Amino acid sequence: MKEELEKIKKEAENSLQELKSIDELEKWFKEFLGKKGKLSRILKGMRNIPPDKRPSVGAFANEIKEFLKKEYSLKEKELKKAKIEEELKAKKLDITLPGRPIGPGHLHIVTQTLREIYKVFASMGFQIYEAPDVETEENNFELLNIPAYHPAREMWDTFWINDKVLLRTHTSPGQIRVMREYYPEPIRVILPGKCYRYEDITARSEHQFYQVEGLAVGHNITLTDLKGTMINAAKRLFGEERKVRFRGSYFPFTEPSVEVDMDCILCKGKGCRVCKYTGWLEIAGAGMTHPVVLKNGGYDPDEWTGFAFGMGVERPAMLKYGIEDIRYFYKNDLRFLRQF
Ligand code: FA5
Repeated sequence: MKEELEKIKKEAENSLQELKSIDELEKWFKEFLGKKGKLSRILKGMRNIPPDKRPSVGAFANEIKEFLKKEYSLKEKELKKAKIEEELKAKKLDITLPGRPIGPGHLHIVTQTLREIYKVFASMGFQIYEAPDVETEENNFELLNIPAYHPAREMWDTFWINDKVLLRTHTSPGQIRVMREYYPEPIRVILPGKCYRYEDITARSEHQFYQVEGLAVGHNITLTDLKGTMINAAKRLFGEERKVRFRGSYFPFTEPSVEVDMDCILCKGKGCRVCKYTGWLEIAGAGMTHPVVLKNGGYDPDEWTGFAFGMGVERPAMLKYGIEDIRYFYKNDLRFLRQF
């Protein structure tokens, strides 16, 4: 039996040397060391040899088994190394090839739209004032004449940070900050920034979006000034031929309050899917600053008057560029962004 084992060892060693691939090596393993391999088959014959000889034959068989296993690992390493070297040779990098050029980027469509709005209002003497995204409940609601439990709070579903702090639901709280900082100067500012609402995301609504607030406070400011400002802005932003109308509305921080509409850019007022067949599109909420708000800002409402407006940024941009879904703005899909 020992002779037979020696023979298998020789045979295994010889064929191992011939192997050229990992696949062949696996076959080799099966043939000699596998459960049904040659070595196992011989060991099954152990029961036919006299018991006194079994231990030494067994030890010899194990020695061969261990030896072949070691040889197998060495060969495996060798073949793997050869394979890697072959692959490296085949996939050699040509580092002298010129790289692919990276084109220059451009401003995001929201930034472009904001800058157009800044330009239009700057030409009417408005300065930009930046207020924080994280606001107090007091500025966002209380001082804007929306006390706790007032049903108007329902108009703005809120992301609360704690009982007193929230993510601003609109840019209007900035009005309080400007007034408190500017008093007793007259004011003409726009306040651009992100707003946050705990709302479902749909084709028309995001839970984060931009608004541009406007605030003018002075001694003789009237609704006519608000109308003139809004009409001028709409024409400059959406085309000289635009018509603008004002509808009575309600906001707790303005009195009277209006919605500002312009005739639909797409159907030119005839009625289409975008304007829901009314011929008009809403562009801003606005009104004359409520006396309570003026007072909260430090301005005496008997001496001062003001107007305010708040317009969206993404929705007007959607109209202008024919974008059907607001969700495209913040998906960061370059195929969309590169179009503008
Ligand atoms: C306001 O937020 C008032 N603060 C506006 C205002 C300011 C009125 C000053 C009077 C004086 P409103 O909730 O309607 O109003 O929002 C104003 C604009 O923000 C909308 O016309 C719309 O363009 C935009 N907007 C509101 N919610 C969303 C939303 N979920 N996604 C995208 N844009 C939105």
